[in-house]
Amino acid sequence: MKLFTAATIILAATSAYAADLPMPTGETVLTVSGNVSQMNDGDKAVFDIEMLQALPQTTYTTTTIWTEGTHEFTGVLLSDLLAAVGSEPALVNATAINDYAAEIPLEDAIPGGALVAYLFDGEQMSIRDKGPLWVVYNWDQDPAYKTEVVYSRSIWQLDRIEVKE
Ligand SMILES: Nc1nc2c(c(=O)[nH]1)N[C@H]1C(S)=C(S)[C@@H](COP(=O)(O)O)O[C@H]1N2
Ligand SMILES: [Mo]
Repeated sequence: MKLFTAATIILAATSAYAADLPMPTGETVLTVSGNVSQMNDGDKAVFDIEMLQALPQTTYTTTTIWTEGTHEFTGVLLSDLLAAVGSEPALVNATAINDYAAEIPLEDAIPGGALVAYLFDGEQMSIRDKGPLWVVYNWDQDPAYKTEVVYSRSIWQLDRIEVKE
C-alpha cells in the first residue's frame, strides 16, 4: 500500500513536470541550453512558436533604430523564458541564425528589458524581416536602453540562448 502510494505520487509528479515544458509540435525556433532545469530535448529546452505563446505574453509599443515609426512587439520576456526553463535570472549568451552572438546581462531580464519578440504588429516575422525571433527592449519607455551596447544585444534572427551561471 505504501509502495503503491509512493509510485502514484512519483507518477503524478512526473506528469506535472512534463506538463510544465511540453514537446514542440511545430518547427523549433529557439533552443535554450546551459544552466536550465526544465528540459525536453536531452539537456536542452526547445521551443516552437506555440510553446512561446503559452508563456506569459508581453507587448512593447516602441520605435527602434531599425524601423520607421512606432510598432508593437509581442513575445516573452527573457525573465519569463528563464523561469519557464527553471532558471534564476542569469547572464545569457544569445546567438542568431548567422552565429552573431551577444551576452545579455541578468540586469536586462526585467520588464521593459530584453523581450524575445515573435510578433511585429501582430504578425510573425520572416527571416528576411529579422524573424522569427528578435530580442527587443522597450526603448521609448526607458531611453536608457538607447545605447550602442544595448543595440548590440538586440539580436534579430535569434535561435539559441545559453544560460550561464
Ligand atoms: N542577427 C544579428 N543581430 C544583430 C547584429 C547582427 O549582426 N546580427 N548586430 C547587432 C549590433 S552590434 C548592432 S549595433 C545592431 C546593428 O544594427 P545595424 O546593422 O542596423 O546598424 O544590431 C544588433 N543585432
Ligand atoms: Mo553594434
